[in-house]
Amino acid sequence: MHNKGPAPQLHDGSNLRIGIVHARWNNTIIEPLLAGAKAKLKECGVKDSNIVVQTVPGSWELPIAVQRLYAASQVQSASAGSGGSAGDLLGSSTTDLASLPSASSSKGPFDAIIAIGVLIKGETMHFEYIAGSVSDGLMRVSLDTGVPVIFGVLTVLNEEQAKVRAGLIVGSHNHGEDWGLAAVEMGVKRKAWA
Ligand code: DLZ
Repeated sequence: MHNKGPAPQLHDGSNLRIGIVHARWNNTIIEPLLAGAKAKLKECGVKDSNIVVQTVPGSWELPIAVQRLYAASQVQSASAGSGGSAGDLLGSSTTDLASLPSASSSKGPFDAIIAIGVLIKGETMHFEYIAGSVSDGLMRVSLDTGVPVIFGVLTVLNEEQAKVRAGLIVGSHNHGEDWGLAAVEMGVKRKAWA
């Protein structure tokens, strides 16, 4: 069973730098979504060293983290050669960043950033508030900064729905893959629009 989205398009991501910020709430759903997004980035040619992964506690924190990650990448780009990475500036502790030797760490502003979170209504008293605020916040960051922010936030009624969207049920589709493809397409288009 596949979603009703557009047919997948593969764009050339070999010159792109992509950030991913994901929440740690509902990690069993987040993990396959993250893996799906990264798999498609790589399939499009995005280099490992050009994929920077950050984590935040929950979806609520996604907008500020995406905003700061992008700002840090711009600062770094302005002072290229001075060392450090956007992840350092945000205080990253993800293994992805830790495993990047600084000499091969990419520099420059991100071409797109994927925000990944899973909000399950049954578990969240303020589901509507969080979902609405996070959506608005991510859109605001995207329009304010001009960097495409890919909306990888699942807002579902229960864990079963989340599993279906993460490709964890036989025959279901992993939406993380769509987010990876969308990031590359929008990153390429952003460069063309610059
Ligand atoms: C508090 C909370 C709850 C109840 N549920 C979720 C959830 O389903 N998904 C998610 O990403 N985060 C949840 N959180 C955490 C909030 O997003 C946030 O991290 C905390 O309220 C701290 O600001």
